[in-house]
Amino acid sequence: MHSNGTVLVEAEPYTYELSPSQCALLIIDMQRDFLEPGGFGESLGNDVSQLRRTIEPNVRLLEFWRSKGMQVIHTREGHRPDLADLPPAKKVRGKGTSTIGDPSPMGRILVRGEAGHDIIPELYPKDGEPIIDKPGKGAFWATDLHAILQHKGIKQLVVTGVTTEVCVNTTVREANDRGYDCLVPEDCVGSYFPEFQEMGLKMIKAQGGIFGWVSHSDKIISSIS
Ligand code: C5J
Repeated sequence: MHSNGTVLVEAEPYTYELSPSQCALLIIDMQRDFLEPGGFGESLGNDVSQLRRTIEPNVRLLEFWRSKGMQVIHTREGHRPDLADLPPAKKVRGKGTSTIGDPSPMGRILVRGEAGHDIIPELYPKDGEPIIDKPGKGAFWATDLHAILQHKGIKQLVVTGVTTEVCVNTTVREANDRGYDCLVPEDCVGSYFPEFQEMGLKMIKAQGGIFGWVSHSDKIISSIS
């Protein structure tokens, strides 16, 4: 550990200098609708096992973060029960037989308060861990995330969750534009599509870390330990 309290994490494209008191773990959309068999994701024909492999490393990282008293924030993608915040284009996109707001075995798809919208039990938020309900792919759009991070003095984000190329990537880009340094542990993010997993991570760390850094949860944990 440096005298200023930072630790060095081996990462790509180069070492990440992590300040534990200023670094939040931001877990994106680890929701039943995306991860559980029978959920919205699987109903679209996706292979949920590609996302489920991220659960165990996320649990380890989350427990470690909690054990160190570091800031944890969760997000959920979803909409008001009246769907007033659902853009019409998002409702019909994909031309699926079931779309957002429709009934499903886990309640209305991606609607706040429904079972499928909730976070999987393995990563369930604890009291004091803010949950950001977001209507979009990025966690900053139409939410109070930026204000919460500012009030807590957070300048760095370790971003995990699903999916790598959609909500994780969008959030990392939004965070980067707002001045946050983002570190993405590759084992803790997942995509239904292996090629998007690979490219989603490459996009973040390309060009000298154009949006952020990529590492592994083991490296983050051992550096802070
Ligand atoms: C998607 C997400 N893929 N959380 N949502 O629609 O990435």
